[in-house]
Amino acid sequence: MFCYQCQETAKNTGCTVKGVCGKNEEVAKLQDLLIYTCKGIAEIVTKANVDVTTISEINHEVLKSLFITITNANFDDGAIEEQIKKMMTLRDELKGQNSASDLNEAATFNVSGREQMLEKASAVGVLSTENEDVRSLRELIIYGLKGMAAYTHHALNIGKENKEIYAFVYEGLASTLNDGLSADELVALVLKTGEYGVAAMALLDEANTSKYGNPEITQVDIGVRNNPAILISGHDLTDLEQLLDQTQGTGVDVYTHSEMLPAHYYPFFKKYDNFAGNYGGSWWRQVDEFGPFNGPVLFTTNCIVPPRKDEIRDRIFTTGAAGFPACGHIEADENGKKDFKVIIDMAKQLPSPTEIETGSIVGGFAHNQVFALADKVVDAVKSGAIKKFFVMAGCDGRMKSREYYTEFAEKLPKDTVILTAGCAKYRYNKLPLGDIGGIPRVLDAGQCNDSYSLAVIALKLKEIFELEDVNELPIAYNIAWYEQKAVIVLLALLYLGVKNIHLGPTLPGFLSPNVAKVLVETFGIAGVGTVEDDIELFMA
Ligand code: FS2
Ligand code: SF4
Repeated sequence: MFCYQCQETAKNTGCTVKGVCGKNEEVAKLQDLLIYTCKGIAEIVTKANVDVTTISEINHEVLKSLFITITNANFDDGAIEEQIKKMMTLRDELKGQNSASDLNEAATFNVSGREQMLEKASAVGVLSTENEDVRSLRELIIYGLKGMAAYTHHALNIGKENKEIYAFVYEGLASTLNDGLSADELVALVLKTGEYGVAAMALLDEANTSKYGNPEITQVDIGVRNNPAILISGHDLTDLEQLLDQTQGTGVDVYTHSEMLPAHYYPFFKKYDNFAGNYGGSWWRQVDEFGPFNGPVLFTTNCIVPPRKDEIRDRIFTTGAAGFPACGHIEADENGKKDFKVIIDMAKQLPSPTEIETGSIVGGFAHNQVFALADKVVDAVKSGAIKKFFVMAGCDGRMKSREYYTEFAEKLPKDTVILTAGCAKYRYNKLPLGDIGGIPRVLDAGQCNDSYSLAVIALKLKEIFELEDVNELPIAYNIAWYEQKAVIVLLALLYLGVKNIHLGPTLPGFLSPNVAKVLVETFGIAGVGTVEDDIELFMA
């Protein structure tokens, strides 16, 4: 196996024996083959000029396949094997309906059974591209597409689609099979991936806010109640809605975990009296926190950490693109309806959650809420009460080096405000950082996809202050990354013209020295140093 798609990749060069995430060789290889099969479909779509509006099922299954391969989303070898078979069948049907010549082998290969799949996967993985710069650019596109697919998939679940995004997903996937593309052409495709990343985040924002309302300032309880409960993790709000509907009147409470926390900010979910609060910290802390939660856990997406004890595993369920072997998986029916009865019944038999912390956290500062506070914010900037904003969006991770972000937040001058989104916030969202004239010093917009809100806010401030360039704003970017959704967020920011983004705790292992050089020279991308040096640099 070879995988270097996330920040925790072994030695920052690649996992080759087993993933640091817990992904084993077989799962890694099956994921490679699934991606390859999607590339084959993209090859047919682009070469035969297929109208993407005529292939809905394929569009949806390609999104799901890409999502399955995101870090910590799906560890279920059996489920991935089935998805490969499904994609090969869809690919061959598509080929039968369209005439395309000169197809890449990804569009024609055939395998049956696990043995053949693993053998094929070994020949088509990341290292099959020999030139390290071409490999780096191809993978940058693929990881961006994975993040884009995840966001597009959530929007789809709410019934929102954009055919241009699908067309680009095929263009991007097919481009990674094309040996004729120059490095410059690949760099252009990387930026185009960012452009469609913005479109995907905008689509999801539209989907979420049209269905669930605009996020608003909300205090979220982090303590517990005395009822049996279900913990819901991941990012999918439609799963949460269905779970809340089905738990009404059952005596079972629902708590959010990790990236599901921002669901509390949406007006729609406030009507459920059994929607209790948020339990625990960011994703990697689940190894310690699922035990005392006592009840079942539903993963709607990543991030799953392989449970070490059977007692915990027996309480974990997955749905959608998520999966873990021997855990219950809830499938949607043809109308997207899911039946969570088995989870609710289990919850009723188990004790209520054990309290691990008390108090509350505040959030809900997505674009609409911040615009409502615009006068106050602009006054604070003009009066000098707020000197600088720090966008600290992105992901958390288990490495000790991430303590940097807690320390950075603590040591920032008191006249600065942190704008956050994604699970990176758990490094500082429970610190007593205070407020500036009533504006909290940590403004949480929501999930990682709500980084879109932070970009919208920046563009609005640029308009208010009548600036030419978004980089003239008093906003610094110190972003933490872990998986591929952070990659699409980064590419989206680059596409929007944001310069001098600091990315940590390490620069991606999948950037070859030459590709890293291009990013540094063109966009001013930098890594992180010591907290003191970085704060001095940012405040200069
Ligand atoms: Fe955090 Fe994991 Fe949101 Fe990422 S919970 S690193 O999935 O996408 O952010
Ligand atoms: Fe390694 Fe990350 Fe790939 Fe897991 S997802 S195998 S930790 S690089």
